[in-house]
Amino acid sequence: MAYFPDVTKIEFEGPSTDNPLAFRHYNPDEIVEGKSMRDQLRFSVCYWHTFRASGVDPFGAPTMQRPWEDGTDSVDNALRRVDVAFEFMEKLQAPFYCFHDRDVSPEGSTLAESNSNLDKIAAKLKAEQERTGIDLLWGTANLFSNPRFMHGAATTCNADVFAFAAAQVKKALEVTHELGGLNYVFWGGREGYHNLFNTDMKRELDHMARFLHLAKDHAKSIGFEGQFLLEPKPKEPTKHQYDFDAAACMNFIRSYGLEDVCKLNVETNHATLAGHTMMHELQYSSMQGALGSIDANTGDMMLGWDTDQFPTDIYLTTQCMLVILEQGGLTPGGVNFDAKVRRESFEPIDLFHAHIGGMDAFARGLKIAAKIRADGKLTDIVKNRYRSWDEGIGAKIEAGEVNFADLEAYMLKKGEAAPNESGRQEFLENLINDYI
Ligand code: XLS
Ligand code: NI
Ligand code: NI
Repeated sequence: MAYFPDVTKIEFEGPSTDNPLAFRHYNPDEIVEGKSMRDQLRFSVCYWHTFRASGVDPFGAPTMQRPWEDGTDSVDNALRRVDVAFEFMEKLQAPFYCFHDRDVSPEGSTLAESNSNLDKIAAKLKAEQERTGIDLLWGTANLFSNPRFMHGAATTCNADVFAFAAAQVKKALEVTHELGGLNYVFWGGREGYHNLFNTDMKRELDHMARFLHLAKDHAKSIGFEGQFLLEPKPKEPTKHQYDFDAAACMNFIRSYGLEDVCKLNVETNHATLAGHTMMHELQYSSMQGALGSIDANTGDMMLGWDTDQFPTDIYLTTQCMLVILEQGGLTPGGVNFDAKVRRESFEPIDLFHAHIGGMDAFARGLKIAAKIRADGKLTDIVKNRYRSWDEGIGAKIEAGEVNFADLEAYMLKKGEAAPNESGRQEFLENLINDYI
């Protein structure tokens, strides 16, 4: 049975096609910087937005037309959804997908029942992965939707809730492992606080670290070698999320001895909520050796919350791909569309338009970034800007060969610093536009 009967496999047809159900730029086998676009971009479809979003918002009821849904939260409905998901991903030529435990399978009335539901769905996910060759980029656990997590999961004031969350992550790790998942993500759903008058911040952060160490120990005991990824986000749902941005995450990781275990999954809309550009967050993570994967979406500057829209801005995707190419790719991570169609885009076909657009936008970003890099002008200009550090006093400072007294003596003799040069920002902005 086909759930998208009007759609055949989405193929590359090139920029001149007028077929909305074709790629204009994403050509999976085309080689860019020595690798196929498929391997450079490692696209992933996210289960929660694409197959579970109902279109509900704080002001209105669900809007999505999903003819395959029977309106129940049953295992049967969840099993049918697996067919829908794999038909969609196969037609889209997406090599990867991601899920939370509770997206793919219904929560039962006890933990045991939830686990057994998840086992039934996981068996089908595994069969579909084998049938299609689509792999699991990452798994994760939903530790924020159920009311028990109202005060947080690893950072809750209620030790029983911590235990519940631990049990849930134990199971999610096991299922991720069973499905050959390449990474495991921790987005700190409600790990944060609203008011310090009722919060022991130090104790909560210690607990979060304890939780991750326990997760690491369990991953080791079951032989799961996937990469752990923390996902920074500054706010929503809490006012102060502990994983505010890449820098806050790195500080946490280092403070608690998790540097061998955790890298980051960086999301565009979370970067902008933190007052950063995505490129800043990527560059910061990458220079720390911690850029593991990305959640590719975009926010809306006019709205200011986590709207999780599909990325269509070529400037943004170019910036992303500049950093990603510079670090030699994202493997074992990928480009996961943590994005949802608007509630007004309620037809199943809108899911295809959205993903095709995101994939084409990243394909263009990849090609433009590769062109910028091949040309080398940008790199040369930056290198030249710092040339005073390559020899003389700069080289000595970098090598740790001089102290303050030496620097004073150097300047007393010289009298004045060498004149500054223009930063050429506008020239460089124009240069980037030339490649686009
Ligand atoms: C929410 C997060 C979430 C994570 C997975 O804002 O982006 O979707 O990616 O838990
Ligand atoms: Ni995300
Ligand atoms: Ni998000």
